[in-house]
Amino acid sequence: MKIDKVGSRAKFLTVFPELVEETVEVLKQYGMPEDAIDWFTRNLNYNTPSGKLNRGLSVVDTYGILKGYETYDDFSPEEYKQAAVLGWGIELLQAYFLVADDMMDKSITRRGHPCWYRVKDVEEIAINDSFMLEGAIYILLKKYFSKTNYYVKLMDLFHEVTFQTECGQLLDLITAPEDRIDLSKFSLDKQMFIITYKTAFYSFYLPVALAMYMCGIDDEKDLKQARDVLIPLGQYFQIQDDFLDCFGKPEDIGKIGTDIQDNKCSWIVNTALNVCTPEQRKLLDENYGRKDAIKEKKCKDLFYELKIDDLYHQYEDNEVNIIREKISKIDESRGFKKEVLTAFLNKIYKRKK
Ligand code: GPP
Ligand code: MG
Ligand code: MG
Ligand code: MG
Repeated sequence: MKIDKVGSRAKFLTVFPELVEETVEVLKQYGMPEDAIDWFTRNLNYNTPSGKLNRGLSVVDTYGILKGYETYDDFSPEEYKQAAVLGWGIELLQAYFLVADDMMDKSITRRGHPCWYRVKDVEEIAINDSFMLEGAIYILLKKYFSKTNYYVKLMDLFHEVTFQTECGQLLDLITAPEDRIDLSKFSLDKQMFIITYKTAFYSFYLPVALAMYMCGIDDEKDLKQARDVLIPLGQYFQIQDDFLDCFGKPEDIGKIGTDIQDNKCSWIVNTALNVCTPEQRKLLDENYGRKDAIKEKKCKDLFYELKIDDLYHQYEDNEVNIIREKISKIDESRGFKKEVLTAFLNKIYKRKK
């Protein structure tokens, strides 16, 4: 299937307002007052459609590839809508995670705008708003899939992946205590575990598995084949995110990096710890993880001095070769296709945002 990035995004976006209306309809049925309905509508619109939409679009694209479609015109309108609902389900899950993550990470901007909890009069209400974004997923799944024979599978997968992500987030947070900075607790193994759970399952395995269920491909052998490539792809994606947090430009990534001040067990600091001298280590011990822009700058300067960006590019070339090798070994005999995975890799390879 030919993937036309611009066209696919525009088409996918046209579905969203209908889904907002259908979700808000539930509140109307409850007899909720107008201001609550307006609040929920604003929450959905502010936090859901403003990102790259890669995860959501991947559901639609994967479905099209698995069906052997050439273009989006090959989808029946009902089929496109259903695949798009699953895609928007992931985007709602992502919105739920990000609204909460930005509070936990004390972030300033997201997708080029203030984080939701920093919008006037929102503040702690953002906690409840994040829960309601999650609730919207299940309103839509019920409406569009409760009559299918794979409804329970979809729900179970959303729940399982949500819990895995929460486990990853827990580890991300407790490995980064604000008051006890101890870099000897960090390692690349620990970092790998964190990113597998906090990012790879929901961002990479989930979109493909949802599309596979919708196509009726649910043999564990095929789900495992997909997972065995998608998890490394997701790990690579989060290592890119760690790289961009420090070396990316806020105007490209739409957010201001917080990992150094937040004492995060990121790929960057772990790689630096592996190559630094004892004096450089002392500098990191004294400056990493402090809520202080000057100390943050000292760490960043050291990362440049250690050429962590070059090491990252070496890691990237090597990892992408390993992933391509894994893709070449996929067995397509039961209907799963390599193209699903190469399409994913091409979307994120050398990304700058
Ligand atoms: C990305 O971490 C991970 C998530 C957004 C999952 C959050 C999970 C919850 C259960 C809330 P990150 O903090 O590096 O992302 P970003 O750099 O975009 O803030
Ligand atoms: Mg975080
Ligand atoms: Mg964050
Ligand atoms: Mg990050």
